[in-house]
Amino acid sequence: MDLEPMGFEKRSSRERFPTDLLARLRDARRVVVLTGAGISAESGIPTFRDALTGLWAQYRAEDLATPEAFERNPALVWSWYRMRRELVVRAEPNPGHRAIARLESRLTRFTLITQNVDGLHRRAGSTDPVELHGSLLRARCSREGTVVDSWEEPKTGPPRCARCQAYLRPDVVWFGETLPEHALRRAREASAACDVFLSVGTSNLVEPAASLPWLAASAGAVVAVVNPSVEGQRSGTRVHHLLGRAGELLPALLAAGWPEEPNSPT
Ligand code: BJW
Repeated sequence: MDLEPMGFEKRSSRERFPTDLLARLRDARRVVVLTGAGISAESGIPTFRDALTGLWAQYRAEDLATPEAFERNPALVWSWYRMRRELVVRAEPNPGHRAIARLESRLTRFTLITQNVDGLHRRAGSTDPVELHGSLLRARCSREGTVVDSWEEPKTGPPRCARCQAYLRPDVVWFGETLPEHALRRAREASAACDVFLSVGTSNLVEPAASLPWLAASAGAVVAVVNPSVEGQRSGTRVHHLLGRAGELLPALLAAGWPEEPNSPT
């Protein structure tokens, strides 16, 4: 059953969502939530692929988010990430992030997998997110791989590694690079073992994260996609499309799933 964004206000919170999804969520032994840039859009952080506002509408991924780009022009790449880091540090988690943290506190087996590098899930109270694409808030030595979470910003160009003087680079995963092995293993194991998989705010285009919902569905999980757009999203009998913004739908989903719980402030 697809949910139309129109008419939400006229329905009670339980009627907004497919009853079998609510029942599965409440009774689930294991729940996985996968998030993408869309969950942070309501915190003022641009997504990548939204047509007008996405980062890739303004910049070319090949110029900024590849190891070749950093080799070619480390100062340009570093300054772009510095600008994004400054935006993220000023941003605040939104009701969508907080709803996911509350969901974690209601379930015994819960895994949050995020493609985001903004750290907002932790700031909202999620305890142990699997960060598939690294973090904007860390840097690592481009030669030795040593990770640091603080450094002196030079006036221009990237900072240098304190040990070997090579450039530090953002500790994120660029196109063509492999994902952190432990994080990817955790993500795949949790996806293959869950009863309910929520895919929130991702265009579901970038592998290997894009395969996780289908790994879950093929192992028997119910998948719910939370997104204002259905573009690029796969459908199937076990897939529910919840059309709308994460910051509105996720708190409503919690209220519908656990009506007896007090509605915490969002
Ligand atoms: C809302 C909303 C609201 C808006 N509420 N929703 C198999 C086939 C083909 C290619 C490949 C393949 N396997 C690997 C590849 C190559 C490549 C890839 O997938 N390419 C595809 C693009 C085709 N993958 C890789 O290179 C990965 N490495 C890898 O697999 O290594 C092994 C290997 C390499 C090469 C070949 C084969 C194997 C690495 C991927 C790294 C991705 N890195 C980035 C940048 C991170 C650092 C940074 O931040 O700069 O990660 S790219 C960018 O995309 C970022 C994101 O995490 C990622 C996903 O984007 P996301 O989150 O989905 O954002 P959007 O903008 O796309 O979507 C936002 C969504 O939100 C939209 O749907 C909106 O509607 C929605 N939305 N407002 C809810 N309020």
